[in-house]
Amino acid sequence: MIETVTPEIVTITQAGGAAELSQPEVYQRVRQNISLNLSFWANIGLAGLSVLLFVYMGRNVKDSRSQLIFVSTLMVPLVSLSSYLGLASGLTISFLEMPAGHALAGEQILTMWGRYLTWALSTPMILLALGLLAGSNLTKLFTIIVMDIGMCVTGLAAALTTSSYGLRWVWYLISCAFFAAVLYILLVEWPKDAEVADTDDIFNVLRNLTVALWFGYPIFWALGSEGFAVLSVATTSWGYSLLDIGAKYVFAFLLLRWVAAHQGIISKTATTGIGTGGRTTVD
Ligand code: RET
Repeated sequence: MIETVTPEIVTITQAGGAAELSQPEVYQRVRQNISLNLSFWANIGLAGLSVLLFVYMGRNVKDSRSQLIFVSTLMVPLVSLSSYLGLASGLTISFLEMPAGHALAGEQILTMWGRYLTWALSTPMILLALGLLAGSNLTKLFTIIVMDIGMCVTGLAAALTTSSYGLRWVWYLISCAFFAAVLYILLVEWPKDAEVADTDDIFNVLRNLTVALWFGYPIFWALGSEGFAVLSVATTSWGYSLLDIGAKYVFAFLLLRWVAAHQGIISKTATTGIGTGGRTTVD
């Protein structure tokens, strides 16, 4: 009897349909789903290669501001490696019972909540690197990063809410509102700064890549098993994994290649006050 052997599990289940499977059981389920497992390991391999490549590309970077862009960009595949190991090992995956109203109501759905958690670490690094490239001031940099973290944390809340289907979507909409603030700075504020900093050519390429790919994430969330359940778990996971390849490794490669070749321009774009003895500009 579950009640007598593992009373804590009964409590968890009653409290909102949280995972009943142990970590080894989740791990086994992940391994049985070959496509899902591959979507994790493909990214672990690419993230590992990216780390090595980026360290090599940064070997001659001497300017401190360019080095800061390198370090923050290098964090992206490093976080990714950890994130995907967490998923592949079953550590950051749970089976959650979907509430009434959901297409798979009452079923235990595989939820890759570790993705949302680690996005809160990797996406600020992407934005920090982009902001430094654009010559952003500290206020815009801080604003975009906290809005971005807000987006990831409320996205996590949307995925983990099992009490009410409606409230899952309320969290989703709050996350979209944070996303809108991120987009505003990316599309309206930073292009102007990048023009002044003379980094607008590369900034615009990276901005377009970022905006186009980042839109894919809420779309996959909505279509995947956590939202309308139109796509299978493995397809959703591949969707995120492919978006990650573009939004992280391709993005980082293009950025670092440019920065390594244009350190002189980067060293002149010191408008944030970071590493410049607190020097700031008034817009
Ligand atoms: C969620 C669901 C809720 C609504 C919105 C979302 C946006 C997620 C984004 C993620 C970007 C992730 C990246 C990761 C790289 O490591 C949380 C899916 C708006 C934009 C680029």
